[in-house]
Amino acid sequence: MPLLPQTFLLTCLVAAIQAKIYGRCELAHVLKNNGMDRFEGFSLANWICMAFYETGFDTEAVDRHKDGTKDYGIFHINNGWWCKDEDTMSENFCAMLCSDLLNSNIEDDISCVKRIVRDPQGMGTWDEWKKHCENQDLGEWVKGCRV
Ligand SMILES: [Ca+2]
Repeated sequence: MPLLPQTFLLTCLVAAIQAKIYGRCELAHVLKNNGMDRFEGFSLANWICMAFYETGFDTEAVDRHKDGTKDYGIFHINNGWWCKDEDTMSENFCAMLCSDLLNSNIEDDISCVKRIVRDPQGMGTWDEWKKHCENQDLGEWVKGCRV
């Protein structure tokens, strides 16, 4: 049975708000198109490595810390400082809802990451990046991606 136009539109709409697990090269392209290659001196591979170890590229990832704060989305962005949810009195420096960090569109997530990494600790704010990616040979992360 052919899809009715209304059904097709609805399907697109649902897809736009759904969570998603990115592919490695897919993420590389989105990051590059949003100006992340060498942003604050960090190569594309650093961002991909960080997202992999933080969340496995899952836009729906939510993690709760011992201090009660939570990390949201593919880049594990914390509600204590960067976004606002119902749990926390947040500084909300990215001026956004934490729930917007859980959908498949990561352009707003990337804008927030750009704000975060301008702080003095740079990418050091991401524990998994420090553990697995800092000072490593990261060439494999963009291998074959044509970026
Ligand atoms: Ca988003």
